[in-house]
Amino acid sequence: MKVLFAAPARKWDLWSPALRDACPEMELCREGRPDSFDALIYAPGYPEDGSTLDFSAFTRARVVQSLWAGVERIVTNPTLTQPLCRMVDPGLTQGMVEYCTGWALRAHLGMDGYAQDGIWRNHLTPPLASQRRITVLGMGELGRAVAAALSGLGFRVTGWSQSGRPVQGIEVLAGPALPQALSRAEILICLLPDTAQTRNLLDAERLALLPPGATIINAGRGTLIDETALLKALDLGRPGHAVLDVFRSEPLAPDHPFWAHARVTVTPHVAADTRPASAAPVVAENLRRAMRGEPLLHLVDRIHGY
Ligand code: NDP
Ligand code: OXD
Repeated sequence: MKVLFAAPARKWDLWSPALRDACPEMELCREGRPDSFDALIYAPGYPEDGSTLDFSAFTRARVVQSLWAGVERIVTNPTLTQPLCRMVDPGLTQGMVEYCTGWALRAHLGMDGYAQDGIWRNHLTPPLASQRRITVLGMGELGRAVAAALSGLGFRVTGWSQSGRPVQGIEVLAGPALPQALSRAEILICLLPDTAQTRNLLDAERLALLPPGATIINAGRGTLIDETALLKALDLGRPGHAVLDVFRSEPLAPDHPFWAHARVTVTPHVAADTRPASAAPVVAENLRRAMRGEPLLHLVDRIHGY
């Protein structure tokens, strides 16, 4: 099985040993004739000259396996007719659980209220988790795991997804119930993909539905939030704080108002990385399935775009 590593060159040293260990029968290449490859392992940033990848030249390829969970950069590529699989990696999921839980606990406990200024603020008792309502937008692989972890800590968690597909132990609202999901979100965790339907979902009108002082944690994609509307809403204290890991344009420009805003915390798209040790076996399994003609794991729905 000959596989093209269609990812930025800087990723090669990190990924190639784990991929070869997980799939010793694979010939992993950095270049070659497109029609000689049985599969592609793809990551954003490829090709590195900024051109758009022409998948039509990969006439033998049976699968394109993304190393990223979010596939917005290639799902709309009209030359991509091969099956596209996104990354679902236990390490990535755990990383996202830790990121979201950490920032949610920081907001819940009001940790930023304790300035190191000599003032003894012992009256700021936070409510217990059982009195705190958290909404998770996006109840996919990541949203479900984050919701389960927070629910396990005792928070009152509501999920929201397109389908409203049930998740054991969590109330999940469907598409039209977004206002309800937002109005109960003292902490709002966003784990939605970037699609035509999710872009600017959080606009001025919807941000105004959040309870005063709410915290937004966006680790999905930056396009979800209308940035101008968010800046205005933050000035009104609704939400009271935003922890943003993802942005419309990355890296976030040094002069972007988010950096200096007292109510914004910027993290540089680090919420959850795909970890080679746990992800390489997932890639290997899918490559083998493709070669055997078996159903693929984590196939992207090309109509829905995620
Ligand atoms: P999934 O595809 O498993 O889940 C996506 C969820 O979003 C589903 O619950 C889906 O609903 C819901 N959804 C999609 N469109 C809509 C819509 N229009 N309205 C309501 N709900 C919608 O994705 P993952 O959980 O694996 O990942 C989510 C996103 O997180 C990725 O697409 C990526 O952008 C981002 N990400 C960010 C990382 C970071 O480091 N910041 C790391 C990894 C991922 P339904 O269940 O009904 O289909
Ligand atoms: C991803 C990401 O989509 O890291 O995997 O954002």
